[in-house]
Amino acid sequence: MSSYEHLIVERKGAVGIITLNRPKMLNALSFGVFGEIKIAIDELEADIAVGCIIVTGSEKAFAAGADIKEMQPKSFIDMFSSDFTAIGGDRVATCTKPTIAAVSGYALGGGCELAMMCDIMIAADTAKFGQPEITLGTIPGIGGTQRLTRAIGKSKAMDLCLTGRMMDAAEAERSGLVSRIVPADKLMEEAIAMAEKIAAMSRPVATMAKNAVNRAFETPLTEGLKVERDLFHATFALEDRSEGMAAFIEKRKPVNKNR
Ligand code: CO8
Repeated sequence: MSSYEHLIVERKGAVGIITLNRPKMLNALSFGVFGEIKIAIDELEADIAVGCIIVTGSEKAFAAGADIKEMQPKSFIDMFSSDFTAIGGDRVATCTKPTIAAVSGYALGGGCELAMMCDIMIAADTAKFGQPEITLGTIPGIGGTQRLTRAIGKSKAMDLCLTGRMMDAAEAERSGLVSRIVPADKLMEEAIAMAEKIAAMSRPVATMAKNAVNRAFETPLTEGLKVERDLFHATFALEDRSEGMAAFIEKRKPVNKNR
């Protein structure tokens, strides 16, 4: 593994774990942090032993947003000319392996946006989500108006983006932002158990399922249904598919070759 200044990157069996590690600043996301996240995803994606990646923070904060101290002196032209995609700002969203955000404490602004780049979000009962950028005189810049609206609908997304208020874990689950809530002290245990389960599936099939679900956010229904059907047909070219069905019929566990 590379050495990181702002992250802890580790592999537990088939699970890669990226932990944001700027505790004194509540994991504020600087350009340096985003750059390291890109390197970490590159590394874990290339590691054939890894089948699922968890992104997490500390107990108090997943991430309290972009680094306000770094951003404050910047001008329009500074931000306009810094290529956020090139530094890897959206690298979590482009990861080909399934990703899970394990969120404890604050996930605000860029922190909420980073969590939303993951495929699945699990929240500790202490989690708090919000897009408070408006209180700083700005707006979300890495998906907060887009992914949040697709996840929880227009009215609630407007409520959060226009008032800057936070929502707790229960409201986030009720709204569909979060897949499940767990006690704070069980967050990593639950996230790792989920990641191990996903990593044990056929890797190409997991990627096809992930890609098909993601198409629902990016295409009209007819296009999404076509992509789904093409990918469904493609699974029939895999040994893991015939093995999975044979195992069901023979009442045994499947042995996936593509892992
Ligand atoms: N940036 C920089 N430093 C921060 C941030 C942040 N986002 N959040 C907290 N900190 C620092 C505080 O300044 C403080 O530092 P110090 O001890 O040196 O004063 C330390 O972390 C602890 O924070 P608090 O004392 O404020 O802790 P509290 O428990 O009292 O409050 C809160 C916790 C409520 C989370 C509070 O810290 C807070 O409101 N933070 C800011 C939240 C926010 O507004 N986030 C949105 C930022 S803008 C954004 O994310 C835009 C994204 C667009 C993409 C950008 C691409 C680069």
